[in-house]
Amino acid sequence: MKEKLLALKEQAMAELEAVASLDALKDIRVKYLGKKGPMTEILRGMGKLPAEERPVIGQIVNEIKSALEEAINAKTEVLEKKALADKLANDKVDITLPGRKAAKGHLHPITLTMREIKKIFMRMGFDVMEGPEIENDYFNFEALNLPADHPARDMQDSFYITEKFLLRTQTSPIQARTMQSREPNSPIRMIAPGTVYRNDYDATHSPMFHQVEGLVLDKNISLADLKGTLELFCKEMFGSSVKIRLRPSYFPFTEPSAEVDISCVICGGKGCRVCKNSGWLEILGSGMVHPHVLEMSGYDPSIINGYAFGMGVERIAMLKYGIDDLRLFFENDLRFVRQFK
Ligand code: 2NM
Repeated sequence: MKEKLLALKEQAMAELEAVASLDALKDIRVKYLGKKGPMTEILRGMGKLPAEERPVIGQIVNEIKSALEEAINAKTEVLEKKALADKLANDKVDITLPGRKAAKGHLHPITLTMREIKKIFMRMGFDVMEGPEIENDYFNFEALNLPADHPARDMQDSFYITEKFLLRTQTSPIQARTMQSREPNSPIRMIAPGTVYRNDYDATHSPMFHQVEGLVLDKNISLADLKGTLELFCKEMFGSSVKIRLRPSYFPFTEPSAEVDISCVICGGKGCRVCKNSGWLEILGSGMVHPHVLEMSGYDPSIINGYAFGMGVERIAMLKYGIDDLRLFFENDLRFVRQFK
């Protein structure tokens, strides 16, 4: 038995000496020291040996086991070092390869349209003012002469956060804030661009959309100033051959009020599907600022008056680029967005 054990040890040591890979080393460990290996088998069969041989054989088996264990660990270390050295010698980085180009983004069509609108008004001397998207009901409704029973005030139509605070439904609260932050009766020439929120969703309405509203206050401002300024804006935005017309309308914050139409940019006014054969497209709401609105924000309507207007940026972008479904702007489909590169 003793000879058999020593022969087994010799054989294992010889195999260890020759082993060249970590995988093969693992196989040797399993072969000699594993649950189905000869050492385990001998230890299990000890019961059949004469009683006086048991401690002797047991001791030899344990000695061989620890000798093998030690040899395997030593070999593991050697092979791991060799593997690392080989990897370091062979893994070379080719620093002459050209770099990967960083993907370059571009602006979203709504941002492009917003910037273009702003630029046109900035050239005409308008200030660009901003305000909070979470607004209180005073600035969003009351200061703009929207009565308590106005449909926009309804929980169904606006996104309320608390009883008093909501996501702004228009950018005109910025105008009221600006009026109140200036010296009473001082002239104002401003636009208020921004994101607004209403509880609506279909091909022409998104719960989140963009507006640019404008306000001009001074002594002796007339409807002619409104018309001349908005005509110039429309020609700059849609081309110098565009015509405009004003149609009577109603807004709580202006009196009188007017919708501004442009001649259809698709058919040139002859009549088509987009203008529903009328030859005209509605693109702006406007009017002379209501005396109540002036008074509530510290202006005296007998000294100062003016006009205001508002437009939906998505609608302008749809007409400018010929887009028929507003939801395309917000679906993040790159096949759509990349067309504006
Ligand atoms: C519109 C149409 C008409 C408007 C009014 C005001 C303010 F603050 F002066 F009262 N800001 N914007 C206005 C007027 C907005 O949007 C369709």
